Amino acid sequence: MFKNKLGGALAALAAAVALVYACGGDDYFEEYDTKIAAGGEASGGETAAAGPVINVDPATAATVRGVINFEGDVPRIPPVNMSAEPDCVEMHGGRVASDRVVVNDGKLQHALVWISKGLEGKRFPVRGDLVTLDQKGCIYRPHVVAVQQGQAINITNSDPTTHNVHPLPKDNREWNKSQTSSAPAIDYTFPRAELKIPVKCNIHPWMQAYIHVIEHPYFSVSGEDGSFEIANLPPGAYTLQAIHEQLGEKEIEITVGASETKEADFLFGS
Ligand SMILES: [Cu+2]
Repeated sequence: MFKNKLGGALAALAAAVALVYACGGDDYFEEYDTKIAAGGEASGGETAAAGPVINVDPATAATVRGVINFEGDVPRIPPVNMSAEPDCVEMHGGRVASDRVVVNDGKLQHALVWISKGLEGKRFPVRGDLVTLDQKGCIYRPHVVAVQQGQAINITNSDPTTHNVHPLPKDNREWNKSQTSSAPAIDYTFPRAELKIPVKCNIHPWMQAYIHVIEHPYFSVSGEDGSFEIANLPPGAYTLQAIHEQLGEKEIEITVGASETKEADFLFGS
């Protein structure tokens, strides 16, 4: 009886400690993220595939590249209104165009292109390129970034003002962090694959970016000229998907042979 009571008291104490710990900030969340990455708390999001890491033979690797075209009327989006924050207005010479739909000479920027089907269950090395999301002129730059699951995003503040970085994922953990102009970069790795994670700033409501976290390394974001390129791809049959958060999704079926380079252009429009 005494033992049972003691056991119950210990369990209650452990629960209380766990609760305090759960509310306790970064350490808890880091542990939680690590658990998710290992597949321990998966519930809906994509976790890293199991099995051996596939190192693609450069001698047979294929490439898919192309351009995102846009035809029709470009949606009219009002310029960014920064009047609530004179410090931000001062950083610009005048009107600040919205970056939600950017079309240059009929080419669409900021579209994610990725292999959406054909690589299921396959595991690849994590990309080593530096992916930076900067805050400059009270705008997120670039407007869209993509990283591989397990690859860090380097979030920097180039402004003389403070920002509050606030991603709003559905399958990963939501967090927000203030970053002063002199603060070091925030390196953050989303443990689960998830498309279209909006990022806002709690101080400047007009600031918006999107982060795509992809379970494999085969993705690209279209540049100012609408171009994209996905290299080092194992030969095979794939679905190539383009996603723009305002304009929707398009798909192209492709088959690439050993060492082949294939062109695949997308067309968006109104
Ligand atoms: Cu801000």
